[in-house]
Amino acid sequence: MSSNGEALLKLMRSSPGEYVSGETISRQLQCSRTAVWKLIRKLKEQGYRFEATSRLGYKLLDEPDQLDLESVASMLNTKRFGRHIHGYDSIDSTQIAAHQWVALGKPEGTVIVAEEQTKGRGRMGRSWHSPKGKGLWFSLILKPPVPLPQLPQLTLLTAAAVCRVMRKQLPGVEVGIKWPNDLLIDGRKVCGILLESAAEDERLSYVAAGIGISVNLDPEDYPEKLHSIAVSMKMANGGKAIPREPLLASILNELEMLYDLYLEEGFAPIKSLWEALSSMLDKPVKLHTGRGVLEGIARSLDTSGGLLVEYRNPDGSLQSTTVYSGELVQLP
Ligand code: BT5
Repeated sequence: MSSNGEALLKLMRSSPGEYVSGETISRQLQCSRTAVWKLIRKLKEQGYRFEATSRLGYKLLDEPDQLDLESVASMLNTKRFGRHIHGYDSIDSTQIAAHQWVALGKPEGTVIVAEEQTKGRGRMGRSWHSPKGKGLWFSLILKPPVPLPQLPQLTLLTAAAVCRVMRKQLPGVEVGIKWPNDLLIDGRKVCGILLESAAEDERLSYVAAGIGISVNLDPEDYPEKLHSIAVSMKMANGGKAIPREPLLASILNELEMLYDLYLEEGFAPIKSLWEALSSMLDKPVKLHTGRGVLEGIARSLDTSGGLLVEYRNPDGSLQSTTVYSGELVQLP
């Protein structure tokens, strides 16, 4: 931020809740009224909110929430996860940065977090809406010593870890996992997970686990098309904001704990946890897969992490199949 920006904020903070006239500001900062107006506009772009009246001047209403990484570090009880955190104010995508940091030799557990993403990405070329200071938009670098086909298990592990922490944060709120990578509250998406990987000789060399959590978005922070399908933790918490530092630290603590359990005992304990947290088992679902559309009942995970779906053949007989990737729609 420019030194004039800092000076303006200092001046406004010294009169909390009060208007400061444009004239006073321009005198104190020794700049023109137009320069003051431009400064205010710039600060608004950075997430500061002002009330302006031509008669009284400007009042500082709200400052953007800045993630305090030292505070996150002080709440970690991990050995590796979050021990290196790279924070960005604004970035295209933390996934892109994660791949770059891996190329520079960063160790497992490194976290890349951004206040805002300008090209946040979802699966299959979709975009992820990541407004400034409102969410947790981060990527975690993993280097799991497992074969490539086990990658879907890590998506399920990540979803289970985040879901467990969210349930603790929002007691009484039904946070559930929708296979394979969404966390939902009342059928609306609050978190999305995107795992991208590189492999050598069929073994994973690294994974960039991207996690997007809509923490403190208000309804007006969403574009129109997301209004009916997305929700934030704050909205589910009766409008009360959730501090992001303890949330990020708890997620990293939980992720490392489940990841170590997975490396020691395999997928079985993760499968049980995931099934208990799922919001769609034993319910009718429609699945769009590479092989077509399938309607049936999602029953469980199989031992490798695929979703077991039971369906009826045209002759009425029951059959089940395992699906490893696809788009799932829950049917009423
Ligand atoms: C996902 O994709 O759900 C994965 C999202 C991963 C985002 C994180 S943020 C940190 C890291 N860096 C990145 O660049 N990405 C990761 P998918 O299943 O394809 O869902 C995408 C769809 O979710 C979009 O098409 C929208 O319908 C919806 N969506 C977009 N932004 C949303 C938001 N903030 N909250 C809820 N839903 C959203």
